[in-house]
Order: sequence, then structure tokens, then C-alpha cells
Amino acid sequence: MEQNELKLIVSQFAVTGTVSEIRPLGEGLINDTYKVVTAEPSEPDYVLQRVNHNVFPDVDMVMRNIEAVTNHIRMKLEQAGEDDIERKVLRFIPTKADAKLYTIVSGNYWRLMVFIPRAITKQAVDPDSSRDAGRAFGRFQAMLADIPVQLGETIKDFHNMEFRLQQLREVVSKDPVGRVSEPQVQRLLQEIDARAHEMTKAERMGREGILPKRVCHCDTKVNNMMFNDRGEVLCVIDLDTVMPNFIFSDYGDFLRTAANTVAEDYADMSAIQFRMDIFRAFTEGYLSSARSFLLPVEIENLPYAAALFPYMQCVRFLWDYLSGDKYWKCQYANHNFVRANNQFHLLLSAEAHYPEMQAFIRECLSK
Ligand code: GN1
Ligand code: MG
Repeated sequence: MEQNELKLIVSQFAVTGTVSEIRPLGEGLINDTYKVVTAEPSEPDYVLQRVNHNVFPDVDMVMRNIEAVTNHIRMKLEQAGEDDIERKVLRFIPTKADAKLYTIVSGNYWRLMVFIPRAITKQAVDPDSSRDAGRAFGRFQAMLADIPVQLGETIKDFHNMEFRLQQLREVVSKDPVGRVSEPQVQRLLQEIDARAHEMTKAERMGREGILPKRVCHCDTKVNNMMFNDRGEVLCVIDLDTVMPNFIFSDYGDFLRTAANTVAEDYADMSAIQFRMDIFRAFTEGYLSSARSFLLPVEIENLPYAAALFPYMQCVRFLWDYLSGDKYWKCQYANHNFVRANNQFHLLLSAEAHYPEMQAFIRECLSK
């Protein structure tokens, strides 16, 4: 987009400072993100984002959730006497006209937040930063455990495995782009089917009333955390998907990205391993801050969560591949199939480590 158009959008928000430049930022697959640089060193820079309203149909709900969550976390950090709070929780800027946290321009939804200075994001982590991340996501859930408002479900059935399988089955039966008969697709569909019952047990436990939903982040990827220059976690970003869910979401989705030896679209499947050093460190960190509120059924099923998220992401990437690549941006023709296959190989490796995972969790609990 043109600088002038972007500047006009920024000018609708109550910013301080003079905007000197707006440039693309980050590599999110869903929203479009820009850094807004101000001329004065004393004024903050900002992050401008176009929210993808195909993915998030109720942007108003997204922003109400985010407002409630960031206010609640800020309050908790203040109560705990933390320093440097502005770098530990996101701050969204209201519009001048109606003090809302977003504005609509030509049918697109835009929002603006303060850029967190001197922070870095990472695409990969080592065991030490995974332990910190575990602690940070556990703490995030703990801080939000007593939020006084009921958060909305910003993407309906987002991590509902039964729903994701249903979506896949529908696209298989319609086969809109003629990819279902490809032999490698057939093989993957069989593998998915063989595990469908086991992988939907969270939904069954939810219905039986033995597994609660709690406020979760629901996109706990490595690159959704900000670190300071000492490598410590400052805060969790990308709050669009914060909503009530089984805690497996936050635990499992982090390991899905962090414990993979390669990126989620790496095409050489022989290089894919589920890293147990990352698993151990992250689990230790997570249990240190979340153990106090987790139920035994949640803790017992953490290995299931570690397998569930590669499985779910495999199903979602395959669904998009068979739909004609409408959801994730693709760089080449079978990019989504490569992603799906990658996640399947990660699942295989996670499955092979199941007994080791269970033993490690027992060991953590006995300490
Ligand atoms: C999407 O855009 P990004 O990278 O934050 C997706 C996640 C997937 C991920 C896979 C709202 O997240 O659920 O795990 O891609 N977010 C949404 O790369 O669908
Ligand atoms: Mg992201």
C-alpha cells in the first residue's frame, strides 16, 4: 500500500509524534503488519496492522477481548510491582473519533499499537529460552484465570479437533480443485483417519465435564513472543486468538513450532524430529507456573497435547491444500501439502517419544 494511504489511516488514531516512515514488518501469514516510525526520538514508534476479517469475522469482538486481556495483565503486573511494564504488555491506541481500538477504512479493519523497543522475536529457540517461554505462557494463563469478563470465541471452533476433521471430510467429498486423488494425499488421509478417534478425546472429555476451558492464547508460537536483549521473555504478542480453550492449545502449539528441528514448511522430511530437549525444558517451565491451577487430567494429557497440535495443523494444512490454498499464503504450487506432510512427520516423531514424555512429567511432579 501507498505511504500516503497508510499515513492517513495512522492519523485517525491518537498518536503522539510525527510519522516519518511506514514499512512492512514481520512475517505473519494472516494479518498485514507495518512499522510506523516517528521522527522524534522521545516519541514511541507504532505497529499498524490490518486485521484479516476473513479469518476473524468479528473484529469488534477481537478488540474487546484484547482490551480486556491487556488491561487485566497490566493490572496484574502493577500489583506484582514489576518494572518496565510498557514492554511487558501490549498497548493499543484508541481512535480520535470514537476512542475505539480499531477503525474501518474501505472495508478493511486497522489497529495501532505501541512498538515495543529493543525487543527481538525469534524463529527458533534453545532449551533455556523454551523454559522461559513455558514459564511465560503458564503465567499468562495464570494471570488471566480470574479475568472478570467472559471472553468471546474469536474464531469459532478454532482448536476443535472434531470440527477440523469435519472440515477436511467436507473438502474431500467436494474435491474442488481435483487434488484428492493424488496418491500422497490418499496416504496422508489414511494416516489421519487412523488417529481420528484418539485425537478427538479432548472434545469428548469436555462434553463429559471432566476437562475445563480456560483463557488461552491459542497461537503460542515461538515467533509470538518478544525477548529482551538478554534473551528473556518480555511478553506474549498476537492476541487475536486469545479465547477460552483447553490448556492443551497453548502447551501443544508451542511445542509444535519450537520442538520441530526444522521450519513447518521444510520439505526434506528426513530432517524432521521432535526435540525432547525442548520438550523437557518447556514442560518444566510451564509446570512451574501452571501447576498450581492445573487439574490432574490436564497434566496427564500433556503428551497427548504434544501430538495433537502437529496432527491438527496437518489436518488444517491439508484442508487448505484440497480447498485450493485459500487460507495460508503459498509460495509454490504444493506448499500447503509440504506443510501438511511436515506436520505429519513431526507427529510421528512425537508419537515415538510418548513413553519418554510421560516419564518426564511424572518426574517433574515428584519434585
Ligand atoms: C496461523 O499467522 P500466524 O502464523 O500467526 C494460524 C495458526 C497456525 C499458523 C500456522 C488464526 O498463524 O493457527 O498454527 O498460521 N492462525 C490462525 O503457520 O489461523
Ligand atoms: Mg503470529
